[in-house]
Amino acid sequence: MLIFRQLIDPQSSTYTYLLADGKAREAVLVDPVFEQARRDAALIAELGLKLLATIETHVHADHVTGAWLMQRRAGSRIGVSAASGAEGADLYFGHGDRIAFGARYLQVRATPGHTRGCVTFVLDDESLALTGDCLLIRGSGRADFQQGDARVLYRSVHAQIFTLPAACLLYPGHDYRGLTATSVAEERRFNPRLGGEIGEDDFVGYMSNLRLPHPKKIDLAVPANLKCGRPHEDPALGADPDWAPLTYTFAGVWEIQPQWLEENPGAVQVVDVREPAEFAGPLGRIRGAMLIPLGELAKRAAELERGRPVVAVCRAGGRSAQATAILQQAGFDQVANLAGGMLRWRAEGHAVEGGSA
Ligand SMILES: N[C@@H](CCC(=O)N[C@@H](CS)C(=O)NCC(=O)O)C(=O)O
Ligand SMILES: [Fe+2]
Repeated sequence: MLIFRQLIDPQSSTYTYLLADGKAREAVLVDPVFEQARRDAALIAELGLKLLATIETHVHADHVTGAWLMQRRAGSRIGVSAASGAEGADLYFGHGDRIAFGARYLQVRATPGHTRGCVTFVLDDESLALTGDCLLIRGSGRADFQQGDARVLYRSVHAQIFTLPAACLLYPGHDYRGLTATSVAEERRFNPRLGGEIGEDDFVGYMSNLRLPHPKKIDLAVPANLKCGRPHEDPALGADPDWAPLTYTFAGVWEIQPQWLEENPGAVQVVDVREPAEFAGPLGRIRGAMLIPLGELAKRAAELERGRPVVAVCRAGGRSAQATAILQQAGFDQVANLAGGMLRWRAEGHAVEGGSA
């Protein structure tokens, strides 16, 4: 079974793709974005996958890759094409190479033109391909910087992408209109720059008159990506909170485990956001917890101490996740959700005040 996820970085309209073998649980991540490393790592952990490598379709001009950060977080190898000119990678691939994960693999096809080192990754059974910025949905990558060349781009698309099976799904590196996927048949027919009877000279004419401004971040992104996203100065691990061993979820919430809270009772203030009847009910409550029902939290947040971390708790961990968002909006920056709420707290046998045995 193949696990396949398309993830977006809304700021740069970049797509990141997670592919994994559902049986072996081994994964690769294509074109990760620096700012999304924490999100991507959370998804990989929740799906129970081991990230073997991050791999790049090219040296990006509009965002910094998350390759180096993922290597630090997940121990993944960094893969780039040998023709990319990037330094600091663990794996340099070229045309025809296979990048394996479990029993599956991606085949590398050199598709230069947008940049000299661009590649397309084709899944083993040719059911899908990740085209990077070579072929976009009803568009193409530009060819006016990073040794781009419209003629070379045209030939790459026709020789390496349009020759794939008609039903092969194509997933691009970007889409600026929110489109997500296309197919070889569709682009052969309807791509306004490259499809139908459009020839190489037609394409070159089109591309020389694109008149696009350079990407806003190009002067920062290209040098950083030529070093696989390694910053000048190593940041404190993605600036993750360090007041407790917290887990970041793909849902976007910082969680704390019941065991740690039981062992460190004085380190935090606990806010219980259930209703008063639940607080006094059979599940009991955590010793010292302050009751502020979720509906009152926004206006009563000032009752909590500013300088001390806050752990929010409810019955099952759902309402308290929303409580962490409310507290963050109220300016609290050390906030976590008690994973599983009182139900898990009780199930693990931690101490309660009140409640029934
Ligand atoms: N406005 C974007 C520029 C985006 C851009 O130039 N994207 C490149 C890919 S790195 C491209 O090939 N765009 C093709 C197009 O927009 O038609 C930014 O500032 O980042
Ligand atoms: Fe690009």
